[in-house]
Amino acid sequence: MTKRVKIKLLKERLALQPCPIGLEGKCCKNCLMGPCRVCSYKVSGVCGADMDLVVARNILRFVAGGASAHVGHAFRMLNFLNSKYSDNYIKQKAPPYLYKLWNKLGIVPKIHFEHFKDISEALHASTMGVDADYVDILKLAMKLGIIDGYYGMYLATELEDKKFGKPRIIRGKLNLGVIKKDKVNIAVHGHYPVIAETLVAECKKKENSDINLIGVCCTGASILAKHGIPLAANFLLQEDVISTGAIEAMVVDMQCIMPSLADLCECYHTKLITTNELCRISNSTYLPVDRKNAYQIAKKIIKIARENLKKRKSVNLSSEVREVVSGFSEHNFPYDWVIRMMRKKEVKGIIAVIGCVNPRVELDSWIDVYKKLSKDYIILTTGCIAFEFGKRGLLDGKRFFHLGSCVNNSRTAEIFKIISEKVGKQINAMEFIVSCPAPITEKAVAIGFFFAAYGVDVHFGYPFMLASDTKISHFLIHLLRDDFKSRIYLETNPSKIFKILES
Ligand code: BF8
Repeated sequence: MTKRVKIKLLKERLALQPCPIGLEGKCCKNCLMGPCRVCSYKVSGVCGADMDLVVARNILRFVAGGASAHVGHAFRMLNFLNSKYSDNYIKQKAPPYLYKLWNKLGIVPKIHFEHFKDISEALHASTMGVDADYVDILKLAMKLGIIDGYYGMYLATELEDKKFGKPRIIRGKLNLGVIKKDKVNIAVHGHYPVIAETLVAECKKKENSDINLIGVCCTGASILAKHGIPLAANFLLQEDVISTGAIEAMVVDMQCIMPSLADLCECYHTKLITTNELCRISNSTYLPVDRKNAYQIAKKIIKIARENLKKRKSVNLSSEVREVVSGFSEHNFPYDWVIRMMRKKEVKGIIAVIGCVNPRVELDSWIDVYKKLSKDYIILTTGCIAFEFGKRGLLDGKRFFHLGSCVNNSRTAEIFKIISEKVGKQINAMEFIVSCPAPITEKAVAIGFFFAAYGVDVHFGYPFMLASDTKISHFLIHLLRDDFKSRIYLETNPSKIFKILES
């Protein structure tokens, strides 16, 4: 396959239209009598599962996928640090009234590492012929949301802060223009930032001043927030990073790494280096990183990249660079100022704009809406959508606060908790909203379920399973209100979001 054909293929992939039945979660693939397309209440699957059950099971499996990714991330950090978490971890972190509620509902894991069993039991419950009560299945999804929050995001963030330091408010650079022609460019991409952090430390050494380390996706957002390392791209632009022809090594850890990178790297001189045992890619160099060898591997990567520079041919560099303010966290957030503004009614509340940048969603109009909303609300942001704010010059540290990667949404939760404690209210009584306009991954959905359990309204902007004309959307909007005082809702029209915020 020639270079041109390969690149054309990559650009054309989006023309594949999503299956509308699968998108709404009405396709049941959980046994071999199917797949069954259960598109209305008039039909059921071969086993008799109706539409509500099929959609609920699919939602649960989606949340389980997301929770397993965040929990897997935190588990690797625990192993890397040879550390343990407390048996009372959730009790120590959660607001006491919430812990009491979750306990009453029986949705808090209690035994050490029980959360792994809970993820596996969610798959068990949703396999053919087990749990046939869609409400019960959705409660399991709420439980996995809590697991995602504490044993995934909280633990990963806390352990990374412990090992690599807390973020500090910092000016940094963002967009493809951070790739430099006169340097050896090494991109670090993924979510588990151990090798990225080791490379940051190595690249500070004088002898490595020829190296330009740049970040991609959440690993990139994390090292931007902690060290001001330039962030070249989010998920959508990861292929464009390689297409510059100026990347000597693309070092990936895990999650949100397009399998297409291997093909693309073959079209250029870029060495694709995988570093995690769970994220292997054919036609890449595998250098597994562990507690003992991280520095050796980082040195090796620098050597490989330097040697590879000789093979670089023509480059197609972008000049687009934005200055951004990053590094906000629960430790340095301007609480008093925000609370004062709230009391004076100059700020109505806080919107956390989180998650991915689904190429099927038209983002500009969403960004315009958040821009307008920022007159009345403080905007916290993480993950790939934060990059979009940065690209448009909005990450100013005044109305828009960049909190880092997706697991750093634990910082969002902590900021919500601290503000509500300071004003003496419960989280659900505050004007806090989580908005995820363009979700892609299971992780984004799991985060939504965490915040709903936390008592925060969660908005999604892409019509997936939650959009179905089933009782599920009723559950997510109305029944969540009874127990959690929150709702999960869908609104795909950016201009309608204002009305919803007022409702
Ligand atoms: O965890 S925002 S596409 S990069 S999943 Fe992935 Fe979505 Fe980007 Fe980070 Ni989060």
